Amino acid sequence: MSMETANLKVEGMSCSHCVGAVKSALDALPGVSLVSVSLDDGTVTVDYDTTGTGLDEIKDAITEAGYEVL
Ligand SMILES: [Cu+2]
Repeated sequence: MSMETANLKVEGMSCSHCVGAVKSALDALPGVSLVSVSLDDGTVTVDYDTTGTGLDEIKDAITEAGYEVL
C-alpha cells in the first residue's frame, strides 16, 4: 500500500453540482480515500492508494464527468 496525493488543475467546475459530480466520479475509483475540490482555485486534490488506482485513471474519471484536466 502506497499513498499518493494528486493536485490537479481542473477547468469547467462552476457550482456545487460540479463539485459533487467530480467527487462522486473519483470516490467511485478503487483506492481513492479523500477528494477535496476548490471551486475558487479550480483545483482537485485526491489522496489515493497506488495499488488501487493511478493518475491516469483519476484524470480519465474527471474527463468522463465532463471537466477538463489542465
Ligand atoms: Cu456546476
